[in-house]
Amino acid sequence: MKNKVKYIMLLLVSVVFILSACTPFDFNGLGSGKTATVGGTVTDATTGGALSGVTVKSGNISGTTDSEGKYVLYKVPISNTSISASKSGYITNTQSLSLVADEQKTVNFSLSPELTQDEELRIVLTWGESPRDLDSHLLVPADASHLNGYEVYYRAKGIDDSDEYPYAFLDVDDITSYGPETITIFNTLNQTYKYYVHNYSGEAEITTSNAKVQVYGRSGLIKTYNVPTSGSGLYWYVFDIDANGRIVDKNEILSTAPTL
Ligand SMILES: [Ca+2]
Repeated sequence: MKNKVKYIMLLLVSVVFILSACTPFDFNGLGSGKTATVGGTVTDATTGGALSGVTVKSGNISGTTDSEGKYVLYKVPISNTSISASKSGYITNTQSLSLVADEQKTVNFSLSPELTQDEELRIVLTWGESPRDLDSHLLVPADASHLNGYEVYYRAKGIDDSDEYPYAFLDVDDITSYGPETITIFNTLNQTYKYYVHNYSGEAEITTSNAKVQVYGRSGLIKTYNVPTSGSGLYWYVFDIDANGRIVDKNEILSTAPTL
């Protein structure tokens, strides 16, 4: 009897030893490669509110956001390089993905509702945790009855009306990290606009904010700008819209704000 117990013990120890020797094999990926967990929150770019029922997909792994706009994708192969979020009535957003094995990666999305008019443009600013408060500024050129032009920002939000100067509106101002902070332009005047981002709270450099600006039109995403990681100053001058309605890249860090 004693010998039998010893034998069983020996067998158990052997099994544990063999199993532990096997751990370099990837049980998670079932031999097909290493995986990671990806999760985050999806918001409506024009309200900052949570967006439920959004399909988030990376390769053939997909999930749906809950009532708080949250999703989690498990066992995403680290070889996957992109992830997208889509919902009916919104412009699908795709982001690049860079994963390491077993990490828990946060990827947030802010979706713009589809635009319905050819003249419309929407500028969506998002960023990381710090600094807390970045601000969008759009310099709108003058017209015959507004000779000084107009600056759309949190203290002068413009007008949510396509028929009234400045034909642009700050949909949402975010002051608590991440964004979105969004401006919609209903009509463009045939003169130069300037768009820049101000590091308002300033507790970290804008160059470390992971800020991103995306510009949408009726056809979908037109431009993506990532904040430069070098340079010094509180202002990120992102782009102009020229007199022909074309977007002209600037993408530079400045110590003073651009002016009209
Ligand atoms: Ca802000």
